[in-house]
Amino acid sequence: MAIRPLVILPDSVLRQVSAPVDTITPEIKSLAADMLETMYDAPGIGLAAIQIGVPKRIVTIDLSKSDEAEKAPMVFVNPEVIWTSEETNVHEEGCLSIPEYYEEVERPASIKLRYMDLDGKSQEIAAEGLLATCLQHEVDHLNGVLFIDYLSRLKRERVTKRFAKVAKRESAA
Ligand code: K1U
Ligand code: ZN
Repeated sequence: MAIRPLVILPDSVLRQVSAPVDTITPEIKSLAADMLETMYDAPGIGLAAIQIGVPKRIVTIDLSKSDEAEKAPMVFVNPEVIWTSEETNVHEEGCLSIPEYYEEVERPASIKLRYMDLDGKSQEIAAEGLLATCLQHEVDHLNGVLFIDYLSRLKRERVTKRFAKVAKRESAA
């Protein structure tokens, strides 16, 4: 297992649409293990493969508290939102690719998701609350969408410019 470097805004890799996974291979299992390790190290509650530069439709999530003895890792391969509620929820979101920036985003409050597990089996889950928010945030990553895309143009441009400046400064150093 390895901790992989995170792709940070404004890297255009984050705008790529990720490709479906055909078969669960040892390489896919190893990638999922690296994603979980990278997510725990960050720390974060979710991660999409594209955030470590791999354009495959794989998401990891763990909503257990860091002080809980038991971890609760979840891996979703080819996740597809198959139903969303009319009711919406506003939740503060963050993103490991946009460090230390948090804003409120409105999304469907409940969803149903179809995905493949690491045994290659098709599964469905219903999610609400933080899990529903986090799953939608991660599925967006697989389609090249970031949570800042839901903000006003002013806020989005402000944060993008701030991160572009940091990237420029770091590449000159
Ligand atoms: O996909 C990502 O960038 C991960 C992101 C997931 C997420 C958080 C909040 C709402 C929607 C999606 C994060 O994990 S940001 C970091 C974070 O939320 C956190 C970090 C440490 C402890 C608890 C939460
Ligand atoms: Zn994110």
